[in-house]
Amino acid sequence: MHKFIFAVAILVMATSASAYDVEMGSSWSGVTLQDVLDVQYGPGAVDVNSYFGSSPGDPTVPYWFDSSLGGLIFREIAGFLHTNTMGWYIEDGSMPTIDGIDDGVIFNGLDSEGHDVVVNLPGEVKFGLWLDPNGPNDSHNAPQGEYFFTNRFYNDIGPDGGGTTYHGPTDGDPQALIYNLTPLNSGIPTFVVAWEDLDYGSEITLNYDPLGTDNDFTDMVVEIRAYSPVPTHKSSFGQIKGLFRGN
Ligand SMILES: [Ca+2]
Ligand SMILES: [Ca+2]
Ligand SMILES: [Ca+2]
Repeated sequence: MHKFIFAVAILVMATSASAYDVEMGSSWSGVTLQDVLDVQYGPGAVDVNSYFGSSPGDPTVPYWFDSSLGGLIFREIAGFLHTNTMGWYIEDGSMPTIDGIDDGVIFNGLDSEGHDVVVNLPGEVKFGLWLDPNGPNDSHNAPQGEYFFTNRFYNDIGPDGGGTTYHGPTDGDPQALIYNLTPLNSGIPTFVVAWEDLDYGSEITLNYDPLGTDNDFTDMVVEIRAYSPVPTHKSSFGQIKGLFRGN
């Protein structure tokens, strides 16, 4: 069960913050992220448009602060289903090097839907999440060694980091959409992290194209339970009653 650590809840928030629009495409699989969220949490419980960063009140960089985290994979719809790897890194404001020091794996490629873990962190740390697309293998526009981060300012801009992107935002490719489900889960800090495993800044195509992306954010969808200073979207979740899965 989650360990409550609300005693550490006082943090200095980054001054904010401009909201950004995510350009989602038509999913190559035909299953949208809204479909995935509806199945997991109940129809309409989580609005796909209420991702962290969609509101001007959101701080610029999402992160968590805890001594451990709980993680659950609840949907993976991707060609890289069996290789995508996800982990954590200490968020200190500089581009992390994923080398096993101050970072670690949460889900390896073979972990699949329903896999639930608890990962101990090195003390109370400020952390973000990374995705290694296609695990140890290359992905087009993300050759091995390139990771995607929840902090979009660490992701290269456009398909190859050349700085020209097919669509906004122009100051950092969002590779993960984050939703705050804490109000739905009796105040237990709970978040959905929905990854796009192809480079967001690539051209959005209607059908599979190894050079493009669909920006459907259903490639690896996980629930993370850890304290975060990300503020609650009170207006978005105000009317929701008891739709959260009952455990
Ligand atoms: Ca890789
Ligand atoms: Ca990019
Ligand atoms: Ca995708």
